[in-house]
Amino acid sequence: MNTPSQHNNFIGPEYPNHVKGRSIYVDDIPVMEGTVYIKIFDATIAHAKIASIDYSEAEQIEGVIKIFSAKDIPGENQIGGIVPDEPLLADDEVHYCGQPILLIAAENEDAAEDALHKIKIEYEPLEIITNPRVAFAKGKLLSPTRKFVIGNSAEVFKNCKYVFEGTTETNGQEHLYLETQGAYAYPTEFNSIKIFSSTQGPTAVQRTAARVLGINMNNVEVDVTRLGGGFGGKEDQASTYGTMAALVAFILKRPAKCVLHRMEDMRMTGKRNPYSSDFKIGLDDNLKILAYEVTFYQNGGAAADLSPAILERTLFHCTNSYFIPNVTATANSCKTNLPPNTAFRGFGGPQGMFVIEAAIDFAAKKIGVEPYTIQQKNLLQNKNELPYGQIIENCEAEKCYNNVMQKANISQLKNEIENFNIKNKFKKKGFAFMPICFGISFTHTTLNQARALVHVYTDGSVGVSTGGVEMGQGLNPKMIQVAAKALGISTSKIKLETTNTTRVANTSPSAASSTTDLNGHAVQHACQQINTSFHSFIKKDLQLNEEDIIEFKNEILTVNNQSKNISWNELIAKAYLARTNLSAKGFYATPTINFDKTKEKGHPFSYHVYGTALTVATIDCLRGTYEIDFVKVCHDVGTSMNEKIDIGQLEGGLVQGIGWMTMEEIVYNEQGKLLSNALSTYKIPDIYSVPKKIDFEFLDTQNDNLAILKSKAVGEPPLMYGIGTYFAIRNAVLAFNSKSAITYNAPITPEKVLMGLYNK
Ligand code: MTE
Ligand code: LUZ
Ligand code: MOS
Repeated sequence: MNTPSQHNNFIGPEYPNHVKGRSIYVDDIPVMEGTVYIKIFDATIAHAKIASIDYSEAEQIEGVIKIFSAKDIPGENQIGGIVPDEPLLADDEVHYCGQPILLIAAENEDAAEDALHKIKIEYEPLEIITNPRVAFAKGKLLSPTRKFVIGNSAEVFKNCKYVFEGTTETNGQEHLYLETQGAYAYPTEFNSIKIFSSTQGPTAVQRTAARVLGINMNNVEVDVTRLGGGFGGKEDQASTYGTMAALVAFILKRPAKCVLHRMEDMRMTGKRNPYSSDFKIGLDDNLKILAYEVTFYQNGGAAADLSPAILERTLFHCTNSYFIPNVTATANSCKTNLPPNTAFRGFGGPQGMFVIEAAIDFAAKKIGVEPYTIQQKNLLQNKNELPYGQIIENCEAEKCYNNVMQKANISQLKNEIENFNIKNKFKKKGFAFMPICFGISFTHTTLNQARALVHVYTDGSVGVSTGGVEMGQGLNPKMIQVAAKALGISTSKIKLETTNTTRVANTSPSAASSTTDLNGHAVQHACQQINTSFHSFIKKDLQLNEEDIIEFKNEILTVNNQSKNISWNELIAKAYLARTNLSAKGFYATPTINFDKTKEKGHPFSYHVYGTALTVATIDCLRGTYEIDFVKVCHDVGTSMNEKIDIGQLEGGLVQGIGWMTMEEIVYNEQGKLLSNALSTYKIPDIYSVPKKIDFEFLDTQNDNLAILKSKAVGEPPLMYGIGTYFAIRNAVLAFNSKSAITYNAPITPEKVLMGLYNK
């Protein structure tokens, strides 16, 4: 009952509530008497000086309570996390369309909305830059350029049989979480504030609100029940809305609510960072990649946000799942007049991996071999050194790759596809393999710490609080499983509490696929301490020996593996009467990891996650449309503690990656205005566009690793399988028009397919 495998399909109490619409999100919190509604007045020009602003008429509208400008901020007008370069409310200049300038606080949303239209603003336009390469040429960087070097690529290129150069582009991606950004705050005693926030980073909201209000962090309490999705979009940017609600509540001494409408959310928030990149790849006679040079131009938007950290993860993943002995990788975070771009599942990793895959594909086509031949010859092996110095251990790259190759029967599949393409004039098929290798841990070593608080109540029921946030990834069920196993009780006895900064302080954001590992270990640590005090009470009470081994199996006490016919509930009640500590705080800091930024070397990841996807796609050569026949994956889960949740993450991640690579197209015009600003103009995959068949195989391994219960992180890695779909579709285009001048520019929308089919 308590082993992980027996809980393999445990989903916890949340999902039935989701389906029935009973789960509570920020906008579902019962409204408090006197609640103030907040609307944001935002910039309509991407770069300008604010020449004048007049909101006197707007303030006269019935129901409008107060309009807040930067001057009303009691503390610092600063929300930048890594770099202090972003005001909460624009002061004298605006740097992107959608930048907040004023907050309208009103008795109801309608009054606030009316007020928006009565505000008079005049701008003096400044130069608008939307292209990262243009920004780079003008020296506009958000953070210093970073460079990872191993070996000597320049020297080795001279000895390569083949050397190819090219350019790639990947576009951004809208998070499109179901629940938009939002927060609800109210003033509490002692000049304090409580914020209900839809955030992945409760402590980030707390820290930012304290800074802007000019109060201590202990005067700010942040509470998170769950998110209707985050995908990275609420790692940093939720702090903006949490702070806005806090500011209005703090000044007006009334509850205040700020929940964005979909179009506001799309217009105001940052997205996945687009990248423009140059590569140079060198191979020998045997198709071994000897040298690789890559330069990344990251489109950071108007403020640093998390872009410097994202840039770093791009460098960490620039060689994907391959061993390349000579690498020079350079990365620039470029400042443009777009909303500050931010974390998105994969966090720069996918952007880096796309470039090496394009380089391999390009080389394969020039040499006249299949890309998989090059991929397969260069897969990582144990003891290989990565460009950042970490040595590969417990490598599963080949196992996953070969598994998919064999199961798919590649030579037969290739024949079938070739025959299909010969027989069909206006339908073509293409395929591609996509291996992945993703590093688990925050690359900023400090963030790899977590805390948990566990209480056992006198009736034997258990409450668990962690610093992790449930956003749909299945954190809560997994935390319950960890506690149930550690204490030896049923999952039904355990309740997972909200994430609250007064119960668990100094939380790292729920991100980097590390939430479950970090907080799971903290829960384990707390449970171990409770076991220590509880078990020593039992030994005294039952006059057992110090060496006797106490365990609970199905909530029944066993001593040295012998059942004693006394229940957990009975013993907990007795332990309380005897004044035993039944609560504990757990702590975990990932061991062995380190990274030295001055040398750009170290061992930043607790482990890597591997896998390979094979994608087959069919295009319609008259329409440019496509279908994905199937995606077949072998994925390294370690030893899955919850197969249902892991499958959910794998399928969701894959489809989100396919969306990024194919149909999701963010379009800004040259004036920095978002054109794809609604669900009518921004399309994400639906039931009709997902692959007709998805087949996941777990590479179950028993290797010792630092994952919780050996169940490896699964949140972000599967997104990168979607890159395979890009190449499968592109290969189908080339099957129709082998002379196509189609570039390595993602997403590969039907429009781009059509142009690729008929260009020369
Ligand atoms: N799954 C759902 N349903 N909703 C989400 O918002 N976020 C992803 C991933 N899976 C997300 C999700 C991202 S960006 C991360 S980093 C991980 O979940 C975070 O959870 P973990 O650290 O527990 O894997
Ligand atoms: N966030 C972060 C992340 O701050 N550091 C990371 O390394 C990271 N990686 C993935 C996603 N979010
Ligand atoms: Mo995920 S991009 O680490 O929130």
